[in-house]
Amino acid sequence: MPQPILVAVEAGVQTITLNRPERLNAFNPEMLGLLREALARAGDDGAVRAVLLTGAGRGFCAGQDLSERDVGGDAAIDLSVTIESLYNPLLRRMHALPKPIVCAVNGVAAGAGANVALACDLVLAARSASFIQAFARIGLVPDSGGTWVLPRLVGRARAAGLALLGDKLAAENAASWGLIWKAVDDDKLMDEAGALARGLAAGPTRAYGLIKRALDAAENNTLDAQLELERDLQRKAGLTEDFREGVAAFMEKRKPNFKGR
Ligand code: LHQ
Repeated sequence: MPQPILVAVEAGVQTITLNRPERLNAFNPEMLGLLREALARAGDDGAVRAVLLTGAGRGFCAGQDLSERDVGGDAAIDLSVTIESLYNPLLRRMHALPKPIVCAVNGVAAGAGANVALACDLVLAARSASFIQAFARIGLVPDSGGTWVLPRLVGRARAAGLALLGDKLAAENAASWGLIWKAVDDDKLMDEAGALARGLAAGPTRAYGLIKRALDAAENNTLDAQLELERDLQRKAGLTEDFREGVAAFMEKRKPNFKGR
């Protein structure tokens, strides 16, 4: 049986490839569990300083595998069990990971697949890729953080359009709307995403983790609370070796050699 996700570590980057191409990498429970475990290892392993998430084949991820027993079928099913046990822990782990996650969206990202992509810190998409909030098409509500992230990224009006209509949003539009970092030519996607991830893996990892925390907290904080948080996080950043190296390198007019400490 082929592995539903592939994991490789090189040059400080843990690359995770969703690998069920015959189903456009739709998620099943095993795959979600393995993805969560891979992210846990990325968090624990000091040699990993950035994660790159992508999909095998022509799609990125078509969301939940709708042919799975615990989702499809005739009987009424309590989907909250799947959400609580599989998706929410994954999304929480992605946000809590104190290392940057780059997403290379190589093709269609639908349903939970779209929202897992949007939970990454820097999202690049191939020009031929698209994002679909497919949920309402099958009578569901966007999950995997979709209703949280969409209005924050693109505003209520566009979030409502995406969620209610479930239309395909092309990568270029996603970029111009501010939903993702950028759209790139299909044949450049993996080179660009790889270079970005390797660059981050050579960066001040601790500061990156603190930046993620600050941006997440900003979603709900008052200005006062955020100023206090910035003070506390800057204290932590200022105590890192990488900060001392960054300043030394600036003064000596050379490239910094960050160690992630
Ligand atoms: C699929 C899927 C798929 C199985 C393509 N499942 N096979 C959370 C928790 C609990 C419950 C439910 O949901 C959730 C969260 C969610 O993610 S809900 C949203 C689930 N996803 C969708 O509704 C998207 C369904 N897929 C599509 O709309 C299309 O496949 C898209 C627009 C993604 C791509 O369209 P095409 O490029 O035309 O490809 P295709 O439809 O021909 O798909 C290729 C194959 O992949 C095909 O199999 P086949 O054997 O006919 O070649 C599809 O059946 C299969 N596939 N998505 N989610």
